[in-house]
Amino acid sequence: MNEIVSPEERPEAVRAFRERIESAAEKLNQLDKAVVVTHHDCDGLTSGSIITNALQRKQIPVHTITLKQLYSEDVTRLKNLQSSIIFTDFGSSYIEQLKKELTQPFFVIDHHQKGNGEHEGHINPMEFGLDGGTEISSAGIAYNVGVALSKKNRDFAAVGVVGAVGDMQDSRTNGLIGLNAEMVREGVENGVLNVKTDLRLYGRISRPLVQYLTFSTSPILPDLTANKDNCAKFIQELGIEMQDKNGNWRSYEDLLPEEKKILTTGLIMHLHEYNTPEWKLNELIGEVYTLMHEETKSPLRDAKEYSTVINACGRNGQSTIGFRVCLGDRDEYYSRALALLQEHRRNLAEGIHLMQEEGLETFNHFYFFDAQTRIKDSIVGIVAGMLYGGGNVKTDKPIVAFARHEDGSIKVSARATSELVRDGINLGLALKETCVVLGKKAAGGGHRIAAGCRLELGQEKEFLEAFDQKLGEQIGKTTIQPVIRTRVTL
Ligand SMILES: [Mn+2]
Repeated sequence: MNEIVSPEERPEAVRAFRERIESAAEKLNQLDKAVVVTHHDCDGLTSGSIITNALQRKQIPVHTITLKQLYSEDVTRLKNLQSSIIFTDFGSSYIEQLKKELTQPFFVIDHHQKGNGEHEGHINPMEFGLDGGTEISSAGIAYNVGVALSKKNRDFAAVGVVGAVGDMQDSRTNGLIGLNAEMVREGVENGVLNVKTDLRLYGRISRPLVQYLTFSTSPILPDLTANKDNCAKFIQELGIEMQDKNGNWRSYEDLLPEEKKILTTGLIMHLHEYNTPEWKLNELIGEVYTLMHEETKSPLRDAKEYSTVINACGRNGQSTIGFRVCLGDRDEYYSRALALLQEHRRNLAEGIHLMQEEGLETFNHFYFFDAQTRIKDSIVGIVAGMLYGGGNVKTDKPIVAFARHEDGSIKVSARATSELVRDGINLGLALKETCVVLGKKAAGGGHRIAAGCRLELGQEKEFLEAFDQKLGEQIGKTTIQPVIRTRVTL
């Protein structure tokens, strides 16, 4: 895996990337109207909203379309639009097709693995030797395009950081690095962001203390995660009041500085007692980002919580709601987004329960679960990832899960851990190569640690075997082993 190199060490790469951004911004500035076509996840909706907002501020009429995924057929459909098109958070793998089929100008803002074909309006850090997995995601690219359009757009850094965090760009380093860090710096300078090193558990602003500990998955807190009573006892024993004098539940951010210190030390001691490895302990502390213009008690005030709200919308087929929230709605769409967040949490809990009940199948180089229609295609990847968090599944192999798309085709989601990536696993590449083996009916790709693709019904067996082979090759096991499917109970 590439070592993390800061952009300061590669000034030419950053300069070339910025030049591409500047020239694209110049062209965007000339448009008389535009359509933004964006991916429906957090990084997609935030980047799409930044571009939409930036164009609107230039008085350029803009219409936005959100898609679960960009398929070849979509490209063909889009060519009938009478507008220039800006793709956000996907498109890099379709550059050749877009060039062939579209007659109107188009732009692609994407950070996934490189595609084939050269195009002036293609803005992807990977093309310039920057890491699209850690240094900058679509939201960060959109932010930089926005700023290139007008310096007044620096306030977009807040939503930009939500996209980066939503894309887990900070997960390996416990904080944003590279061009993401530069965006944070500009956001702080412009008063829209605050950054500090603190406990990084999810929900520091909007969750009551007990829930804050109970739902912690990164890291898992032994004997505390998923055990509400133990969490309450733990907090009490530290001498921290769970309610304020008016009887309201206190969140982590409501604690006094001394109390925060007591809780943090208490958690570190607790993890030590359970022989938690050092790298897991490190997950506990890191950078947290506060959006200064959001209400003090709102989940939108914390970048990670904000990203969960947006993901909940997209994954429930309600990406417009998330998109409106990113654009600034704090009224009707915002309350609908909060309701979806609740539903999303319920669906996740049910999905995890199902996988734990049924167990996984073991292949040579991955664990496998076929959810069919029982887990939504949009959350099956998260559920698979959370299984690692729950400590139920050994972290020695990636997890692959199947679910069904609405049209009956199969959604493949693969998840790995950072250790597996360190050992040479690259899920995005393995999926892409497997899709080549299967012929062009299946398109796939993604990141080293998380990737997905679509299969036609009937391709399952061929896929599983070919994927097993590709993963084996990545870790140096090139001899073809017969696939032995055994079930592991969790
Ligand atoms: Mn993304």
